Amino acid sequence: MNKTIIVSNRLPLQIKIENDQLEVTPSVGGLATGLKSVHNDGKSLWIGWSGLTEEELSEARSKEVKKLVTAAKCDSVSLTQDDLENFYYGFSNRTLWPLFHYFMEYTEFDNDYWESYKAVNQKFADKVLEHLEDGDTVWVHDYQLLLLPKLIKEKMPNTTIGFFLHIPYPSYEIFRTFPWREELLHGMLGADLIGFHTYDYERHFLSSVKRILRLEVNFNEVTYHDRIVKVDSFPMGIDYDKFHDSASKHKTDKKSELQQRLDDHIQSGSDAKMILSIDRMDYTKGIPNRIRAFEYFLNKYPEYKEKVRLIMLAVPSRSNVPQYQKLKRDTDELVGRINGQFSTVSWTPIWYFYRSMPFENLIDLYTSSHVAMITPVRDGMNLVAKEYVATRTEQDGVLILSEMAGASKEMNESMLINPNNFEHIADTIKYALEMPLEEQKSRMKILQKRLKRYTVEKWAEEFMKSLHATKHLGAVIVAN
Ligand code: ADQ
Repeated sequence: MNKTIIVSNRLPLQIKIENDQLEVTPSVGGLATGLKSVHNDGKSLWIGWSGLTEEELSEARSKEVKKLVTAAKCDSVSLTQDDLENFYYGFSNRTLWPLFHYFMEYTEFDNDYWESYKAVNQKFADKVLEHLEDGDTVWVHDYQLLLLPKLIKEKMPNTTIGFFLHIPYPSYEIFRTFPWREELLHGMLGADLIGFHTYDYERHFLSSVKRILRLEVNFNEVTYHDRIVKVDSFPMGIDYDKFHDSASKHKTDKKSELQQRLDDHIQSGSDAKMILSIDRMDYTKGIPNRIRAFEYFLNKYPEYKEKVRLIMLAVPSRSNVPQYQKLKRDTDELVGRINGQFSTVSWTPIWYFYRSMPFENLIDLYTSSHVAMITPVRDGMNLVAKEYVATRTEQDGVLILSEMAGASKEMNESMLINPNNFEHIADTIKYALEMPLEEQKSRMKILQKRLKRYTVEKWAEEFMKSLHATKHLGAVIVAN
């Protein structure tokens, strides 16, 4: 029986050394959930990095890790501290991440990073090839592994390979500035199916393929050597029932400390409303814009002072990259300035948490907030917007969403904003706070219906279905 191999930078497990002991926890992220059915059904294997470098692992410890990952149907790629610096923090997060999110000024083109990126992609390929048998299927994920499809296809041409990009694919004018653009495109075209979150990313990719590689593109198919490569969009969903059911259950559960505080806050003012934002602390998420827009709102509509609070949750991320450190400093300063300027004895306009929170607390926040304000300046999809909608069991609440997030393409019933237009955001916040319940419900109902239908499991299923159909198409063309 043929098997499916999933490959992503990180494994769907978190392995840490705590008090000199290995600690393993399963990942609860969207990808791990979505691929559960692909990974658990039949013969399958997940390949990725364990989270610990070679330097952190003694020989005995390596064996322990191997045992743990094998038990979870995984195998780990061994990375050194140097790989981490140059491949991960370097090329992945200082070159590809900013470039693909249109942050040209943050993008570093560094030859050492590039060499490391190639070498680490080769390490992943070697690990895949260790397990690969003729006729197997491989599904590669994300921007850290753009060269991998080609490295596998060259050695094992009969392998069916899918690739999915979780971040935006930039327009040709941005992508053309990239010094190794041909290599990257050839790397991706090693796949039989290339998936993006939205049609726009798909279009940008095809435009780069046509103009840089001068390949023939018919609708969404690229003729590449003797193969057809299909390019399509698969908007990733969430585990809708998990969020919806937890929100329903949460009403009857014993209250968490956070929930108690939120309740106290709600009761302290008869019409005090909460606006929520949740993101990784990343410059693509538009955190400073959001704070400034909220300040603009308070100045423009002073009657809302003491009547509204912004709850901002930011998870620490990539904190050894200088731009992330600067963003953290800027955010701290902005929050301090606004709280200093507007606070009263009984009211602080912004509650800011810089940490990760357990799932139950996320549910507390989602269910207690009248408005969610998600304002990335660029975002591949954005699952937080979808999670907020899924938790609104009474179908009340309003989602304010940036049109720069991939999610906006499927969430037209939210209040769409341009994250740079503070005037419009301020007016939208006011509109959201005053929106009649009936309108909230009619918008929420449509959004929920859509999210319930296209869950993350469905996303994975559709991708795999399309991948196998594409491979079949390729075989017919070669036979003809
Ligand atoms: P991310 O940039 O990480 O993902 P997103 O899609 O919003 O962004 O997912 C973040 C996840 O982290 C959500 O599930 C959220 O609940 C969780 N989270 C956020 N803050 C948290 C906190 N403080 N504590 C605990 N959990 C928190 C990348 C792309 C996105 C794309 C996804 C999936 O950048 O555009 O949607 O991959 O493809």
